[in-house]
Amino acid sequence: MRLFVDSKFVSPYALSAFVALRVKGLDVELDTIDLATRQNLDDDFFQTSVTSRVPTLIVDNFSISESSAIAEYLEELQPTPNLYPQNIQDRAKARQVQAWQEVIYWLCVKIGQPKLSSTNQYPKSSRQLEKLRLIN
Ligand SMILES: N[C@@H](CCC(=O)N[C@@H](CS)C(=O)NCC(=O)O)C(=O)O
Repeated sequence: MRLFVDSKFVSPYALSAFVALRVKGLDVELDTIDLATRQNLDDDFFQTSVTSRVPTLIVDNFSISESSAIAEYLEELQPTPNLYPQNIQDRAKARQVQAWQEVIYWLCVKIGQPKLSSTNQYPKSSRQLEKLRLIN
């Protein structure tokens, strides 16, 4: 198995795919893509990943992108240990966090750099992050 991640190791999506592989105890080789130089748009990776984004997982001749699709694929490929909770409602909540992570990521970027966000967005973002703390 090969997992394409960003060369600076900052992508939360790539990290979540890496964690899923570690939880499953699967051997993986990491390949890095330099997003700063748009290496993800080079022909090789463009042909490999339908989204041209990291993370992308390669298993033999099979390639899958999108962190949640990778996690669900790994869960079905090797069911134990579980990645997702057994309880149906807990599992729905876990998928909710996964789907929301894109928003959370950008909220964190905005809060980390408040000048990028307008003043009326900032309090709303903080309140949403408060909600995130309640999820645990
Ligand atoms: N929804 C995707 C998001 C993946 C994503 O946005 N990856 C970024 C790095 S954090 C990327 O590869 N960006 C390159 C681009 O969009 O050109 C997932 O969950 O995997």
